[in-house]
Amino acid sequence: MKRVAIVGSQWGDEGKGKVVNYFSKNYEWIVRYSGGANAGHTIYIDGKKYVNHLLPSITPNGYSKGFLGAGMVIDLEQLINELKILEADFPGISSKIYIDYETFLVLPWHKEEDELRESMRKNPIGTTKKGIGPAYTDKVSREGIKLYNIFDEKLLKERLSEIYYLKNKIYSGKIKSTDKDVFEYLLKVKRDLDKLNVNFASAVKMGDVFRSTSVLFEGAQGVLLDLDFGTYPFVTSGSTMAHGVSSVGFSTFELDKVMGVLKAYTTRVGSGPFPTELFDETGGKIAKLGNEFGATTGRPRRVGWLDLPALRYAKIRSGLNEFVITKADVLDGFDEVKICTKYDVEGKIKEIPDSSYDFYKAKPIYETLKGWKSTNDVNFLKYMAFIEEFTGVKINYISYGPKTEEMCTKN
Ligand code: 2SA
Ligand code: MG
Repeated sequence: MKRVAIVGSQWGDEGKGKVVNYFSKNYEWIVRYSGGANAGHTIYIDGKKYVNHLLPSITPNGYSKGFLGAGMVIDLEQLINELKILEADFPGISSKIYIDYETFLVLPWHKEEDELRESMRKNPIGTTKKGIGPAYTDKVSREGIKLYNIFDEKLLKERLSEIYYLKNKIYSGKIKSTDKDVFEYLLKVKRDLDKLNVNFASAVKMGDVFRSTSVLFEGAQGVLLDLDFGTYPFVTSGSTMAHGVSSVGFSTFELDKVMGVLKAYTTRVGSGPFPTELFDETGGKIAKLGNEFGATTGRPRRVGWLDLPALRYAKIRSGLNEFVITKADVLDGFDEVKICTKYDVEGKIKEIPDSSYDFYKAKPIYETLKGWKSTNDVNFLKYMAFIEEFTGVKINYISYGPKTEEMCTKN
């Protein structure tokens, strides 16, 4: 397989980082194409844990290189911190990282705006407060700063002053970072980046490079958090689906497959509808066994049973061709497990939601299956067969622990 996208099939935190890292050894390029430092992709290298928020989940001592594509919003200070951590263990790693000139930057005022907007919302979204929404908002309202702007100080100053003028008016003087602060900040991060030897690149030129070799596209968050098709407004502001690869100049037709990472149960962090959410002891037990805390914010994640209508919706929305199941080992030892097969949406029984609005009204209808002692157990095979039959998507890989090597093919 030369071009594969790996996306989250639920509300994020399915274990994409680990899965991407597992496959990364077979690819020359690992490309992040959406989201920003809201993502938390955890990988283990030689037994040591690394949590990347912006960096693609490459194997630092492997041959693959990482690309940060224009669909992302990048907090350069955070990127530098991540690179410094990796540089300590893998000197020279920064020279394997490329950033698209067209990428929009998350600036200090975006984080302030994220905080402010959340505090003013009647129903807070539960964002990661990493400035993601405001950075994408500025992109759309044409008040963003792109990476290439930092190479032209005169123009940068002018742009920042114009943007600050607007922000100051819109937020009635509540934004503390001034255009001058942001300008100084950007000069500093540019100096730090230069020291680290990161590459700045153009996807225009990279198009031919990518097309002549193997590329793994690393999605962020999950289909149900997609700006367009997730549980709006409780979504992130980027594209969490495979079609996001267009920001790197690819069409989904050019992908050999789209792999959906699927957690054996469901989690969600932040607000918004979650039909199979558990509020009982069982939920608490799964959360504890699965160590379900946000990799970026440390917030406890909400936990529930596997939701097949949601998975079907994700499959259709993002064109998933194959599943990798993760964290099934967390359910080892449960006598029985529940699995939601249908929704009751205001008296109508649905196997798949008609639109993201149905998630708000859905009451889950469950079937109960026998639990398993370990992921080698026949009951786990039955659980997987059930998922495959209902979704029409084959599960080809099983991840049975957090370490990269704890993964096997299903058959
Ligand atoms: P934002 O910050 O504007 O993108 O938040 C909007 C919603 O998107 C959710 N979101 C996430 N959900 C799961 N995992 C994410 N990454 C971190 C992790 C989250 C963390 O790996 O655990 O540490 O809290 C992620 N990023 C954004 C978010 O919760 C909002 O519901
Ligand atoms: Mg995560």
